[in-house]
Amino acid sequence: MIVVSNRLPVDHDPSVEGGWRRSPGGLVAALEPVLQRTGGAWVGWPGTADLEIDPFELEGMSLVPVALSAEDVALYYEGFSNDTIWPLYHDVISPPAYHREWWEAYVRVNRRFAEAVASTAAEGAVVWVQDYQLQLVPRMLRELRPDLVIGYFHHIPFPAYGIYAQLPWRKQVLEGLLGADVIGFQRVQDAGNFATAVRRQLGFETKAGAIRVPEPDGAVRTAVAKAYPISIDADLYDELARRPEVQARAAEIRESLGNPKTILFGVDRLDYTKGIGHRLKAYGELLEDHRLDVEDVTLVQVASPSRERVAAYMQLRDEIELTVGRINGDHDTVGHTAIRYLHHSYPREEMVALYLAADVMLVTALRDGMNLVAKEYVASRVDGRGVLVLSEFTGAADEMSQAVKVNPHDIEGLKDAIMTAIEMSPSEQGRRMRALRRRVRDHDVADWSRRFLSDLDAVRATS
Ligand code: GDG
Repeated sequence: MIVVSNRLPVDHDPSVEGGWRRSPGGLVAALEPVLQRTGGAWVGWPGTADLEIDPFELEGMSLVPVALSAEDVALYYEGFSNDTIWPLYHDVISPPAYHREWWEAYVRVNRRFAEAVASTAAEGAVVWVQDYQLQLVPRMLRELRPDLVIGYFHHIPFPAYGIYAQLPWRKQVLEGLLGADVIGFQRVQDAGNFATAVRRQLGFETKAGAIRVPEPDGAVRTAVAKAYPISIDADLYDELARRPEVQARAAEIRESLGNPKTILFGVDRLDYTKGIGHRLKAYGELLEDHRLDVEDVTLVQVASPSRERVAAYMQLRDEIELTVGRINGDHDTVGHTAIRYLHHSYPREEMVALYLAADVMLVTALRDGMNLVAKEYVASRVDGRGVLVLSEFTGAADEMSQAVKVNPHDIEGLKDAIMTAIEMSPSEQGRRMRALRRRVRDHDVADWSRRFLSDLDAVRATS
């Protein structure tokens, strides 16, 4: 088996022993055991421009680096991936930029990834392509290696046809994706949007997630497009949250904030899709309206640095930090702060301590493929307490029906939802949290990869 993603599961870091640092993410946790079991390979960019490295072995996996020049990073990654596809697929929350030069780089780099896989894969191997940076790889790979079984998983939303249709290269992207045998999405809605775009743009027949794809040789193949909601390693979060040192740290965090009655918590990559501004606006107005008192409540907002060279992200950071400064300036007292804003990344143990310290978790994304933070919060609440406020525009909302649901665009509704969460009785919190925890435990990330891979195996069995 071969996994292909924009980034390898390790970062090149000459300052650590061996030169490689493991990247934490859930995807790595999910796929590493599968690759170790099958002796498979991971193909991806090592995260540093202009770095040419031969394939190497690491902890039972073969890692196959794909080199990107500084220009490739600027045009294919920061440009087409993060400034065209990302905003377009998140319902144009920020205007997508369309540049032919970026598209050409996207094609060129996707081909390089496809060629790296083609020269690594054994006869009849299963290849699993990950995410929107590599949408052309399935088709390119099928042309190079028709013997392979190809899966693709899309981690972000697939937009409604009226939005998708803006993309100047809308046909090429659909054709690229349809090179896969199984195309996985987060939500049923995403798979439906994809099927509609295929029907409208390419005129192919689609029925209940089966798409009839005519091939150049005249044969007609069936590709599967359906939802496989991603999840987390729930046992790991449960285990971390039970550690005495993590629980002690949670108590210490509460203490250091002056033991307020309520701690609200948000943690997101600093991204315009996450609705951080809407969350701050609602919270600021609750203080303004005296429905909340700064002596009783603190909002901890971790905004981890992200895509700092893309202009829209620089502007977002300025806006958020201005808003935080204003709210704190208006409402802080010498002893209490309204918002503790942290523009850092933290180790996972610290994240779990923060989840445990938080009475209310605020997930107010304007659009989000899944949102793993919502699931991590629930998995960490071994005490059966805490309330999740969850945007209905996240993939997680389809599964987490006991959360307090919100439309983040509706600021009055968001304010009411925050108050409902703050005022919820412990018994009601417990009832909802038990159901949410059961859901996340029963549908963890291992279950996600098993479901996807068994559909790919079924394709292999019939081919
Ligand atoms: C994309 C899709 C989809 C964040 N700050 C820190 C930290 N994190 C971790 C969280 C969580 C992950 O990053 C973020 O995952 P999300 O799912 O919330 O969002 P995206 O990064 O946008 O991910 C998304 C996901 O792919 C998977 O398919 O759910 O919709 O956009 O795990 O905990 N982790 C640590 N320190 C931090 O400061 N350790």
